[in-house]
Amino acid sequence: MNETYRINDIDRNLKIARFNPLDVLVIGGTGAGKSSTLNAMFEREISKVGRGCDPETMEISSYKLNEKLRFWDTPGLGDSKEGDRIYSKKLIDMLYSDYYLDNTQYGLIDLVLVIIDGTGRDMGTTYKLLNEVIVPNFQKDRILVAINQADMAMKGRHWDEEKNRPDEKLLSFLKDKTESVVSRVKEGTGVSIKRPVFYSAERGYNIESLLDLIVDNMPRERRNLVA
Ligand SMILES: Nc1nc2c(ncn2[C@@H]2O[C@H](COP(=O)(O)OP(=O)(O)OP(=O)(O)O)[C@@H](O)[C@H]2O)c(=O)[nH]1
Ligand SMILES: [Mg+2]
Repeated sequence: MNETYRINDIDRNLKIARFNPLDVLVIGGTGAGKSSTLNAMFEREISKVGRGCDPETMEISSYKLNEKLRFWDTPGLGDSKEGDRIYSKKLIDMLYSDYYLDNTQYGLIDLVLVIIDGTGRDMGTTYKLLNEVIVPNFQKDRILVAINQADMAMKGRHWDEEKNRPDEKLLSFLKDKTESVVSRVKEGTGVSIKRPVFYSAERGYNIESLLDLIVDNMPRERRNLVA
C-alpha cells in the first residue's frame, strides 16, 4: 500500500520542519506521464490520463496521498507556444503561493518533482521548464527528477512482460540513462540533481523507488519565498 509506505520515516522527517503536509509539485512535458504517475502512486485513478493526441491536464489540482504528502498535478509544457505561456504563468504563480505560520511567510510548494519521458532523448521541454519556470523562482536543492515510461525506453524492446520488469539489457540502458540525465541537466540548466529513479507508471514498475526518492530527499525546513 503506497498510502502507508514508509509512513514512519515520512512522519519523522516531517516533524523536523512541521510540514503538514509536504507539498510536491509534479511538472514535466505534456504526455510525460505526470497524471499516470499520480494514479500509480495512489493505486487508483485520481487524475485523468491523456488517451488522445491532445494534452490532457489543463488545471493544477492537488491530491493527498495521506495526511503527510500532497501532490499537485499540473499541465505539461511543450504542446503550443500559447499553451506554454499560459501554463508557465500558472506554474510560477503556484511557486509563489504562500501561507503564514507564527507570523512568518512560507512557500506552499516544498518540493518540485520533474517527470521526464524516458522514451526519447529530447530534453528540450525539461530544460525550458527548469530554466524559465523553476530555477528563477524556486530553490535548486528542492528539485527532484524521475524518468517515467521505463518500459518503453528502448521502444518497447527488452521489457520482460512476464516479470513486469526490464531485462538486463534494458536495465543497463536505464542505469546509463539516469547518469546521462544528471549530466545533461547540469549542462542545460546548471542544476546538480540527485540521481533520478526510473519507473513505469503504466506498468506499476518501481513506484516504490519513486516514493523512496521523495521520502529520502524531503526538505528539513519550510521554504522561504525567494524574492
Ligand atoms: N508505455 C507507457 N505509457 C505511459 C506511461 N506513463 C504514461 N503513459 C501513457 O502516456 C500518455 C500520457 O500520459 P499522461 O499521464 O496523461 O501524461 P501527462 O504528463 O499527465 O500529460 P498532460 O496532462 O497532457 O501534461 C498516456 O497515453 C499514458 O497511458 C508508462 O510508464 N509507460
Ligand atoms: Mg496530465
